[in-house]
Amino acid sequence: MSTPLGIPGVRQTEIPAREHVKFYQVGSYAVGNRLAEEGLRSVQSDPNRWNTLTSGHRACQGCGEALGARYALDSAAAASDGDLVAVNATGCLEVFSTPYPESAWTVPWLHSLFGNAPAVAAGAAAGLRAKGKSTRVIAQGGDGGTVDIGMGTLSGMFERNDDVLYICYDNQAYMNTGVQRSGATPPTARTATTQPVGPKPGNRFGQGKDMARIAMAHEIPYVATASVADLRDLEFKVTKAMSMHGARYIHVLVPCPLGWGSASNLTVTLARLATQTGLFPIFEAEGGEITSVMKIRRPAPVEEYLKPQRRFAHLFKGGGEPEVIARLQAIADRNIRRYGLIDEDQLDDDVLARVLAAPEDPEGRYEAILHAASETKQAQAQARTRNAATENPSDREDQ
Ligand SMILES: Cc1ncc(C[n+]2csc(CCOP(=O)(O)OP(=O)(O)O)c2C)c(N)n1
Ligand code: SF4
Repeated sequence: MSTPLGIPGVRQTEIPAREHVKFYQVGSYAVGNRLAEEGLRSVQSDPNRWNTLTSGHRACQGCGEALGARYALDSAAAASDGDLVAVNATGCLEVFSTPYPESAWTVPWLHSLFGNAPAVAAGAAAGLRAKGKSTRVIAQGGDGGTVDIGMGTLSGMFERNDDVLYICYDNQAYMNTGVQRSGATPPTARTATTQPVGPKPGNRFGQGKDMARIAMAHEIPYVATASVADLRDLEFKVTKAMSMHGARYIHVLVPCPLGWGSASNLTVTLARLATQTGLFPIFEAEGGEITSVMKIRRPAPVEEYLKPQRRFAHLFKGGGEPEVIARLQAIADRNIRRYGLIDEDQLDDDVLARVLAAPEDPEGRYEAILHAASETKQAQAQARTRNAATENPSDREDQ
């Protein structure tokens, strides 16, 4: 369907299923903010906007990944005037958007394997460049595809500084295959593979990967985190990333009602609480240095974020697990301190004291390493004693 608006300067394209959108909501920073100055208006407020991910896909109600992907790719399409190709790792986004032989995408789109989207995208970018084309390349995937199985190819893409914008939609587990734990699953969360049983229920403390910081360590041109709670911020960051070349990485928090056990109308609220607690810091970094952080406007205790999610229900059963919750709060407090998420003079004295006192190792990583090391040392000492006893039978205790 074409949209011959006949307005000078307004793009006309032949994108299928592209609709002229009628907005009813004006005057707020919601989608249809046509009262703001033109330069400040959201990508979505353009009545002739790019509907890169159209209706008809099969995401669950309230799916954060569908929302994030749509805003991200619409912004990327707007920034490149639609001259882009998206490579998609296997995962929910790929499955719900492309049930063969249909596709909900209106931009050129390739499905890669679960673990090689960065390599496929790097190859596409190199091929396009060799052909003298200026088509931009995006790669995208879930947290499993990104921080676990695809991490090697992603690190290679970063190291070579390939001209690709990689977007990770982090719903904190392998949702597509039935909610298994990933390297981005938070401590204590229940998944199909981290059941809330035993003395330490749910996912363990001290494991997992902070992919945005790993990306920063590669000193690539641009790294940012974002969430579906602030879609204007997401649009801004994708647009900015598209204005740059080289390897770029955006990590977007996208709540998943099915995997998180949350109401579908709480997706944006939970994404906001993840940020307002400090559990999911939002920042930008260029060349490995932090260049901006989104300050917390209303600090919230972690319980407020955890309680509406069934994956954390075991933390509140019976008398609750105050020590475990305090440990999660310490992770949030460390982020607040590490990224300067709240100005000190804005913090109540008791909260400031708590933030400043947050341990450097709230997840117990180093503690666990030391414990493992001492166990190894013990085992080695025992083995040495056994070997010595075998070599000198006269030393054996039973003689
Ligand atoms: C090599 C390989 N192993 C396992 C799978 C099965 N598989 C497909 S998608 C997926 C999980 C995807 O999780 P994630 O990347 O977090 O995306 P989400 O579905 O959560 O959006 C798995 C395990 C596969 N396709 N290929
Ligand atoms: S399982 Fe989660 S990520 Fe997948 S479509 Fe449903 S809400 Fe979206």
